[in-house]
Parts: sequence; structure tokens; C-alpha cells
Amino acid sequence: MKIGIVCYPTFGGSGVVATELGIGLAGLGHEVHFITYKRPVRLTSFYPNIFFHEVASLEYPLFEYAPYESSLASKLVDVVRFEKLDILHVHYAIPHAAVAYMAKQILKEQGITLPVITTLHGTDITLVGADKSFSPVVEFSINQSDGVTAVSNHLKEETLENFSITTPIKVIPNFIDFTRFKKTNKDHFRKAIAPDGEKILIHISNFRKVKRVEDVLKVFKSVHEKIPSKLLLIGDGPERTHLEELCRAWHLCDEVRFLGKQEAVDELLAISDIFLLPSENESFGLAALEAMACEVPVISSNTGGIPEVNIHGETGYLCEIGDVDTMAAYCIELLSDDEKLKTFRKNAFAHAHNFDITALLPEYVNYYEEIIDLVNQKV
Ligand code: GMT
Repeated sequence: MKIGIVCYPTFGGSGVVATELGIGLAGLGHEVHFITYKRPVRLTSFYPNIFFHEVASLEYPLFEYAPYESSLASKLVDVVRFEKLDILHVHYAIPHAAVAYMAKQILKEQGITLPVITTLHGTDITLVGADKSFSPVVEFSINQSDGVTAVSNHLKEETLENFSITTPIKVIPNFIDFTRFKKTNKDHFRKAIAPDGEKILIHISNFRKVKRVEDVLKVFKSVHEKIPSKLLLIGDGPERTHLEELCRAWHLCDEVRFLGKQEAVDELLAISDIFLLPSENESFGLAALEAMACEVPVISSNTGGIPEVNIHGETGYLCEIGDVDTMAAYCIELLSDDEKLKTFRKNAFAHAHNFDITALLPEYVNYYEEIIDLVNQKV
């Protein structure tokens, strides 16, 4: 198949999933075309059957905001026609599903049928998509997609609650590539971060309010009072300055390392003992799954799709949003009992296998075939 993929090429979960999916599909022999404004960050190597088409935004003095949607739609029309794509798969509804609809209509005028699949990732439905400034377009473009997938059962339910959806939604959960995410021996690295054998807690996100990174710090503060420990904060975003200020105020600067955006997160997970994910909302929690694949138990909030990933009392613990005392208590419990930590590590690794990319890739391929057939029957 010749597959077009549209996504945000950044460190965000939707872009990561889209990129890993494209790489996986190319591994199965499909031809994959990424159409984005920048090379996706996880697309680091050369693959003979992966192509990247950059969408350039045209600047013009009249435009206070360059009309990216029009540039993307035009690029889609061009790539679909020239490369003869069989299907277009867009990740994150805003604005990609609406742009795909526009491209589809333009191509239809030219006698070309373009099957479109939209994958819903989370904030495109919950935080941003439900806002009145987007919701009519989100609802319309989901219903105009030939196929729709959601990354968790919870996200599917939430979509059906928030919008009037007429297109069936198929749940295909996020997945993990175990050839990349695995616990490796990085003892030298661990020693550099925790020279006196301190335990290591880790959090990875885009530091947006929804991630409640302040809770991560609060949890760590309590844990550190009881257990010699270090905290690794990976990522960057609007909350970072505030968090740095808190670290100074709480005299934790020597214990908390802000490492910024990192590509080799697997190496950082390899030296970590607990992953913290106290989000306000999380449709799935791909970062938690990546941690579990590297044998790191997760202490998280009990929200959205997280309970589909993190199993309470087995792979980690689920706590009420904002209940930092309970989160800290669970961390202390796990970090003070080596046997229990070992068992949770094993459980986390075992449960992560339910999301193995090798099992979930065929689900996408079958779904593509089903949607292509469905669209062709309608023509
Ligand atoms: O979490 C983010 O802020 C990034 C966001 C995205 O769209 O890039 O992530 C969402 O999609 C991920 C991949 O499907 C999910 O694992 C995340 O849970 C989801 N984030 C939220 O729902 C807040």
C-alpha cells in the first residue's frame, strides 16, 4: 500500500505514535509518505520506502497568521496525485481531519478518490476539541472521515459523549516497539546521576498544565524527605520556569535534573525506578507505556485511559488526581521494598506486551484495507 501520514512532527504523543506507525508499516514493505511542516523528531534514520514531504507556510504581510491549513491541503492534493497514495491517515483531529476533508473534495473534482482515516489522540477531543472555537469543525470532520480510530476505550466513550458522531470508532491502542524500548545496562550513567546509590524517579512530558508537573515535584519532595533520591524531568514546555522556581524555593536544585527534550528516552528510563504521571487528563499515556516496557512501574492519576495501561497494585498505583500524599506514600512503599519493586517491574514489563507493535500493526493494516474497500464500494 502507499500510505500518507499527516501528524504533528514534534515530541507530542500523537506525533510519536504516527511516526512509529509509519516506520513499522515501512518495515512491513508499505510505502509511507509523511506530510508535515518539519521532519518528525522520531524519524531519525534513513528508510528506503519512507518519504518526507515538507509543507511550507507562505508568509505574506497581510497574514498575521500564515494559513497553514491551505498550504497543507494543497500539499496533500499534490502528493496524493503525484505519488498515487491509496489512503491518507491523519493523526490528531485539529486541523488535520478538516484539512483532509478539503483535500478529498478537491481530489474528487479531479476524479480521484481518497480514503481518509482520522486517529483521535486525546486533547483533540477533550481539552481543545471540545472548545466551542473548534467543536463544530471537529465533529463535522470526524463524521466526514471514512474511518476513525481512538487510542483507548475511554477516548472513544468521551468522543461519543461530547460529539454527535455517526462514523463508527475503532479502538486501536497505542503500541510499543520492544526492539527500541527495553531495559539496557546503563550503570555508568546511573552512577553519574545518582553517585551514592540514590533511587531515581522520572517524569516525561511537554510540561503543559494538563500534566500537573507541579504534583511531580510535590511527590518527589515528600519522597526525598524519607528516601535518598533524585528526580529526572524530561521535556520542556510552559510550566518549566515555574517548576525551576519551585525547585529553588524548596532547595531541591541538586536533586532535580531538568534534562529538556531528549530523543534517547529509553536510556533514561533504563536507569529509573519509578515513573510519575499525575496528569489531569490523559487519553492513554504513551509515556507510561514506554516506561513499563523498560521495566519501570508507574505511579499515576486515575484518569482517562490511564487505567487501561497502568494496573493498580500490579504495574504501579493509580491515585486520585492531585492526591500527592498518596502518590508519595506509594512511591515510598515501593522504593523501600526491593522485592516488591522487582515484582512490579516484572509486571509492568509483562503488561506492556499487550501493546506490542507487532500485534497492533496488523490491526492498522487490516483497517486500512477495510476502509479502502468500503470507499471503493461507494464509488
Ligand atoms: O500528552 C500530550 O499533551 C500530547 C498529546 C498529543 O496529542 O500529542 O498526547 C495525547 O496523545 C498520546 C498518543 O496517543 C496519548 O498517549 C496521550 O495520553 C494524549 N494526551 C492527553 O490526552 C493529554
